[in-house]
Amino acid sequence: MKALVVVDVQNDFIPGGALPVPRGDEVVAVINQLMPRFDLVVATQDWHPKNHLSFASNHLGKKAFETVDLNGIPQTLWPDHCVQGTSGADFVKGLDLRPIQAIFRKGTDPEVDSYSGFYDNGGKTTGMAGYLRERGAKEIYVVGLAGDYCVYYTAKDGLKEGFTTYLIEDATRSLDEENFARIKQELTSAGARIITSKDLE
Ligand code: VGL
Ligand code: ZN
Repeated sequence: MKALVVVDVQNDFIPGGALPVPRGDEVVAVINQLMPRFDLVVATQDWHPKNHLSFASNHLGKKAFETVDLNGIPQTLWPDHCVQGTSGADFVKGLDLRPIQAIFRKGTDPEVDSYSGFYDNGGKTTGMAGYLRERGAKEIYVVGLAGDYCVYYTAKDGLKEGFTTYLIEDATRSLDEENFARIKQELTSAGARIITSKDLE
């Protein structure tokens, strides 16, 4: 059984948002078209408290996109984004929410960032792997934003969790396309399959 995992299609990650992914809004129409082809659709939602330590604003004298050490893990600092309850954290208007059967919120611990929808950067689970397994998913198809962060880490952890893992490349956009080109090679070597939405028609 195949599941679609829709990663972080939230206002702050599209043009006009706090941490915009270039052309990030273009994934919405593609994802809406994909959803009816799946037995199960789940979504992740980046959901930070205001005092989250991935925000540059919570580090004296630091700017966004600098790196710091956060509890022994290198942490890229971001502009404040996806703050719990703000419109930036809402799903993008136009994304069809009706087929989404479960939503996994992540990044809620102020001390730990969470790129993957499966577990945070400290290894704590969101419960998504167990949910997908209990619902009978064997194959997961990962889409959404950003291709070189949360989509990448979610696909990587999907493989680790034993799912046959696909990344639908026209249903994602990246902060840095060159970085994403490298990531596609890495994921392919790790056993993921990079496809386009046309391959599912
Ligand atoms: C993301 C950076 C920080 C993402 C989330 O959804 O890719 N990137 N938080
Ligand atoms: Zn975040």
